[in-house]
Amino acid sequence: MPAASRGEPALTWEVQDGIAVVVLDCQGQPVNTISRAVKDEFRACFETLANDASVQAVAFFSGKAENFIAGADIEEFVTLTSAAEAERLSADGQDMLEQVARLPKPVAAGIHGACLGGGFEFALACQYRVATDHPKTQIGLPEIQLGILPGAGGCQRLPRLVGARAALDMILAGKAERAAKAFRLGMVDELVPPAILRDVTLAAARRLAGGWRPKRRRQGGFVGWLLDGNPLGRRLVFRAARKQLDQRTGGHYPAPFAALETVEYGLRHGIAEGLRREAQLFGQLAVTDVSRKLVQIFFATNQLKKDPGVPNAPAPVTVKRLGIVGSGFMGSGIAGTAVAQAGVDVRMKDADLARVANGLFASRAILDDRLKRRRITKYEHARLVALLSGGDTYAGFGRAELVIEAVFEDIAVKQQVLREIESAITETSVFASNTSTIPITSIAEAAQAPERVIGMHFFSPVAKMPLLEVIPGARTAPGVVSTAVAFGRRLGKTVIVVKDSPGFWVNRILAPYANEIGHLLAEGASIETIDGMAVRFGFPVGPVTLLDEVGLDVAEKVAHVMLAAYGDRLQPTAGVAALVKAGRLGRKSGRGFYIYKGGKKRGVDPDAYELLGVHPNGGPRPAEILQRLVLGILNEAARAVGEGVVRSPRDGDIGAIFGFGFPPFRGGPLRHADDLGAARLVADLERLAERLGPRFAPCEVLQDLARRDAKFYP
Ligand code: 3H9
Repeated sequence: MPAASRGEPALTWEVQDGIAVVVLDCQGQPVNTISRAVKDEFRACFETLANDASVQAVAFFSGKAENFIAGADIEEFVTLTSAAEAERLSADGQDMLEQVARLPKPVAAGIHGACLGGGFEFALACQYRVATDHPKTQIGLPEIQLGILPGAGGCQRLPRLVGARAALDMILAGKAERAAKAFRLGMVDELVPPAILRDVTLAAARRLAGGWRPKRRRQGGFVGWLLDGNPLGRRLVFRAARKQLDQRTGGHYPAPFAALETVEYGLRHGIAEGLRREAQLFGQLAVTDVSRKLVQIFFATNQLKKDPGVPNAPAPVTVKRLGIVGSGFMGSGIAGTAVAQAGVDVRMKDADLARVANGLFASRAILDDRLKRRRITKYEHARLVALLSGGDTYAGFGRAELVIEAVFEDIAVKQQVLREIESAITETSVFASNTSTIPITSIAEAAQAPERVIGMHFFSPVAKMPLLEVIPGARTAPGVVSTAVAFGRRLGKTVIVVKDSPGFWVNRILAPYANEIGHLLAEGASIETIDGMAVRFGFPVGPVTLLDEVGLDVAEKVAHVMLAAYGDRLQPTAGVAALVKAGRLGRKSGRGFYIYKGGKKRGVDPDAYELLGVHPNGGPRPAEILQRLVLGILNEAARAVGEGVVRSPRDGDIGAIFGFGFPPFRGGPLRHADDLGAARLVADLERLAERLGPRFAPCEVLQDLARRDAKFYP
């Protein structure tokens, strides 16, 4: 079907003084994507330009205010049914970009906004790239994050432009870079303020039309040449990259290995062969279960970005000033993140000025880190630091639209703080409690206005952890929920709204996982085996390391809340109390189950076994260890879904992946339960319950699914 007959075309152009100014604007879409239909338009457009004698060069822009091209249309991947079909999709994309690259007239791209995946591959096929220095301009090849590889020539053109080393860094990390870094690496030729993007790109197109060609120098000087400029050096680069991938992926993610192979193959056999291999491997990857799961996560997080948290929610209040009570690790983490991400004015309060000073210092460290990583400029850093202030009174809190308390996890203390704050803030301000376990409705019993009280459970360290649980209490007003959700999103968090119940979602489903450690150790399993099996399953760290990271004192507290709420099923690991008593709080105190020195984990502390009163002498088979760890999570997750703790399996899976690193390639605990099948899960759990006790009894939700042969995701 010709593009024009489908309605408004995405590509339009006009010729000005011999330069064709082409603009891509996918009508009715928030971002430009390269779908099959857009590909057809590209082909027709570039064919016309090739044959138009009045055109000497092309300047290409996006018609979107804040987006260049977000890549190939990911929606189309979902419809692919075979590797051959996916290979054709990739080959089609390559053909389209070959047409651009071989156009007898030079093409200059003016890039503003996200230029990702197929969008950047298009830019790579152009002769010249100008990018704006705006923070919205992010450039990269994120395909690996979707379990595929850059399949429209990216694995061929990028290494030829910037060298194998830099190209592999980009492709294998799947990370988008700011324009300044892309410029430094040679991925774009010029960096300009947005106001002059059009003029500079047009001028470049004109120069190119006059026969001028940019001179590009290989990055990295002599060392760069040694490693990138000859086959021997490149072999070393590939070997090192492969070794790193082995460590990073644990063998669970095929895409980075395939991308590496494609880049290497293309450099060895030439671009035409390289493209063929690229399309072949793209085809194979696009229909793997891993890619399907990663694409589902992409769409789920996108849906969550637009979810106001409650049906028919009133518009959120925009937070400009934030009050933080408690200047410890969490309070300062929230404060620093809020300033860095949302540029809000933060006022911090604690009992004495020395503590406040420490808190402000820790918040500032988050900004310092951004400066060090060149995420912000010196001037932005100075401006943001000036937004942080604090004191030992509630002065300044009267102007805050939102106050978050991050004080000691004790209901009496939190209620006391709530009472104090209510007398310091206005009638419209929101009070949020950063609690990990205490029900919000109970905290709100001390409030004069319980409708303005809500829970915001951040994860530690706040600046790094991507999840936020927002917990409305029984009387919380809908507008307060949408305000908390919107603010969390401004902090860059993926936000799930969860039911007000002990442990909420993440700590609830983690409880059996953490508790099982004690049983396994008592049966003679070693700490290394327990952690090792979880890592083999795909967790970033094992459960024992996780407890050390969270802090054993915190873990112990949470465990007791869970025991009180849910009974013997969630009986905590007895040994943790012994370690806490001995002053071992995990990483933060230098000792927990493991020893930490100079910020690094130095192996299991043999004394820990003694304190725990256990001896590592084999224990259950490794496969059983893994089964017990994982099925505990799945069973509790199913039970919590049945109680409505999360609003949907989607929220539950995203919470587990972003909250504690449930392996993304497994899609989350509920998708994983679907993959295993409820009937099998129930049978396995029954066998474990028979041998090990009722903590493994399959929950009613799983039994019901098994009876009906149904799934969480129909
Ligand atoms: C690729 O290019 C493969 C090639 O190598 C070869 C192929 C042969 N497709 O995130 P937002 C939608 S793979 C389809 O809220 P933001 C998104 O779902 C691709 N849809 O905006 C949402 O839809 P809705 C590699 C897409 O400003 C809407 O746009 N590229 C795509 O916060 C708004 O999105 C990527 O992986 C897409 N490619 O962030 C980039 N991109 O409104 C993926 C976006 O219906 N995209 N949508 O929910 C992103 O990272 C962000 O969307 C972006 C904008 C940074 C662009």
